[in-house]
Amino acid sequence: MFRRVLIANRGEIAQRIIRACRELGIESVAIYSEADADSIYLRQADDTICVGPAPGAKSYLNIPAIISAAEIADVEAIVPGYGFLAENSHFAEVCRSCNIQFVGPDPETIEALGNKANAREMAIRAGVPVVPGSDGPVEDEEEAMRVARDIGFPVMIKASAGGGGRGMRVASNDPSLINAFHAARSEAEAAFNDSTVYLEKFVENPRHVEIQVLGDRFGKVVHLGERDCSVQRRHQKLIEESPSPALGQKQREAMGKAAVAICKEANYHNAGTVEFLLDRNGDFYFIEVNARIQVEHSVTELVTGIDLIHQQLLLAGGEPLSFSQDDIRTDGHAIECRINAEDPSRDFQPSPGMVDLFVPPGGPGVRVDSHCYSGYRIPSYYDSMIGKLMAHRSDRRQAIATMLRALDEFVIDGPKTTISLQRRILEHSDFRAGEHDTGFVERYFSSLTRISS
Ligand code: MV4
Repeated sequence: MFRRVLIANRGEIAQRIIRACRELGIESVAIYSEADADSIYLRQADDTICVGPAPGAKSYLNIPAIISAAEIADVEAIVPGYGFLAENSHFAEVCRSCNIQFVGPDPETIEALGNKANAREMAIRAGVPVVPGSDGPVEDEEEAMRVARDIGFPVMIKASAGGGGRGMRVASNDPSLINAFHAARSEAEAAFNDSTVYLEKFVENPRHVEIQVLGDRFGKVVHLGERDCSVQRRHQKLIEESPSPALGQKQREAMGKAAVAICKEANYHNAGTVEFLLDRNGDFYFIEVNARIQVEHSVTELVTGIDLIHQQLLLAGGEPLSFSQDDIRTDGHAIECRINAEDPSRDFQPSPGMVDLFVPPGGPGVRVDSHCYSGYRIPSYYDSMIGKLMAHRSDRRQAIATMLRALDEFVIDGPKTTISLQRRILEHSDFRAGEHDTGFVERYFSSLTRISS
């Protein structure tokens, strides 16, 4: 196993990785920007190195600075967490050429899956259901028209280099398709320097269900069940849970098998997530693979009892998976609320600044992963997540009750937060019935996303 690793991240996930390192007897080196010099995770790491000024591009995304820090700190591996450089195949390649183990999939796998049209083709090769659509990229508007007429409107035009909701357009007829095609292309060119797009049938108000996977270097891949992330707004997840209230046992097993098949096709190593859309009929379709650990990984940790950060480190160190699919059991129900320093009544405008008082909830069935403390100043340079609040109980009803109790208990004085909105969602009859889809937040809480009069 590694003796010493560098964590190329900040905040909650840096702290989460430091904890896992300590438990495995691995020394951790934390990096920080000038804006994060007062972060608590720096006290928990074995060593710290400043990698640059506040803007992410000059610090947490600064590859030369991070590689230099890794060389100076004499680490054997770099743990990227989520965001920043986590899915940057170039960074993974630089790590390899410097003889530093990147804790994630191989650069070739990150590259192959980062191209969504290519990932779709891999899914088809693996025999996994995809949304009806184009065979690979669509070159011009004539081809777009042919595909759209073949599969039927409405269709979605997606940037191959996109993902997570960026670079997507919906078209309902021929004229709007021409507009959407060119708009998607130029948006993709501007955002990703790659104008490649592909077409899919538009699935209206789907549920968003994803499968956690782990793969070792010996070709073994297992899945750890699903997370339902249908409670989101503009592609920002607000609440995640496992198991999904929308999935039956047969579908769950089929989705898990599909996720494993794609990962085998992609030669996937380490922790990853395979995203699916689930429609009203209960049919599911592959959409993309996230080649990293995700924010909501902890929901899966609670129901499976498997520490995913431990697994990432062990697998990157070349260990074989120590368990098989049949050894994985799930227990009870877990829900996570992402607590963001944002004002839901002001279009989720970030609310950084001083946290005067921070008193996290506790007690039975509660877990809080947060880097925040009383007197911490939330910098305005990074995402606005203050922490993750989780409830784990024997069933969904009890998990909701515990989450509501914990949200009430949570004291965060200073910034505006998403807590009040999350409480209202958990109290909503559609959510309680497990009948919500990805349109739920925008439909019922749109009044909260505008400046109230
Ligand atoms: C779709 C879709 C419907 N039809 N693809 C969003 C993020 C990215 N991972 C893919 N996403 C979607 N792809 C087809 N063919 C719906 C989504 C989607 C979504 C779309 C609009 C509003 C919220 C959404 C939440 C999850 C997924």
